Amino acid sequence: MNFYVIYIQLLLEYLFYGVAENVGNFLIKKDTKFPYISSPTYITTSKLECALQCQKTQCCAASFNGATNACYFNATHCYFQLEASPGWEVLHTILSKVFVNQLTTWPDAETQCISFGGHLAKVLNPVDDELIKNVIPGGVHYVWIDGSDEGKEGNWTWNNPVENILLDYWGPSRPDNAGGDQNCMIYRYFSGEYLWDDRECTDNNYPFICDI
Ligand SMILES: *[C@@H]1O[C@H](CO)[C@@H](O)[C@H](O)[C@H]1NC(C)=O
Ligand SMILES: *[C@@H]1O[C@H](CO)[C@@H](O)[C@H](O)[C@H]1NC(C)=O
Ligand SMILES: [Ca+2]
Ligand SMILES: [Ca+2]
Repeated sequence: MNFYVIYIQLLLEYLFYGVAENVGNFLIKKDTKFPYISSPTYITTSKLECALQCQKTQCCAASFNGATNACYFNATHCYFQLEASPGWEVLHTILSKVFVNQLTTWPDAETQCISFGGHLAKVLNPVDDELIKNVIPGGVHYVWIDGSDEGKEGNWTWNNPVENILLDYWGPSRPDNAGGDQNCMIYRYFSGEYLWDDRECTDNNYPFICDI
C-alpha cells in the first residue's frame, strides 16, 4: 500500500465530504460531484414556479419558504444534500427530471437511468407532474416513467425503490391492461394533456424520463 495515496484520499475526503456550510437558508454539504453554491439566485414566486425555474436552469434543487414565497436556487451549480432551515422546504425536485430522447423498452430505460446515477422518473407530488410535462418536447406523445404492475396485475407501484402510488394522473379509463399484458407506465398525450397510460413493457418504441 502506498502511504501517499491513502493520505491524499483522506485529504480529499476531508475537503469534499462532511464539510457543511450555511449559505443563505441552506445548510450545504460540499461534494465532489456538485460544487456548493456561494451566491444562489433568489426569486419571489410560487412553489411550482420555483421548481420550474430551477429545473429550466439545470439546477437540481431549490429551497422554498411558504410564508414569504422566497425561492433560492443557482443557475450553474447544483445543490447536493440540502437540509432546510426551519420554515424552509427543500423542494422534492432535488432530482432533475431528465428527458432522454432514445426509443427503447421500459426495462432498458430503467437500466439507462441507473447508468446515469438515477431511476425512471416518479410522480410523488403535483410538482413532479408539472416538471415532467415541462421537459417533454412538443410532438412527443409517449414517455416512459417508473410505475408498473408487473408484480401483481392491477397493483401499481413505483419500483425503484418500491413505493405506493398516491396520486392519480391516469388517463380516461386507464389503466386498461389492453390485450392483457400492459404493465408499465407511460405519460401519454390524450387530446390536449399528458396523463398516464399502461403499455407493454417490451414495446421498443418510447423515450423516457429519469430522476437524476
Ligand atoms: C451560481 O454559483 C456560482 C458559484 O458559486 C456563482 O459564481 C454564480 O454567480 C451563481 N449564479 C447565480 C445566478 O447566482
Ligand atoms: C402490491 O405491491 C406491494 C409492493 O410490492 C406489496 O407490498 C403489496 O402487498 C401488494 N398488494 C397486493 C394486494 O398484492
Ligand atoms: Ca397490467
Ligand atoms: Ca393501456
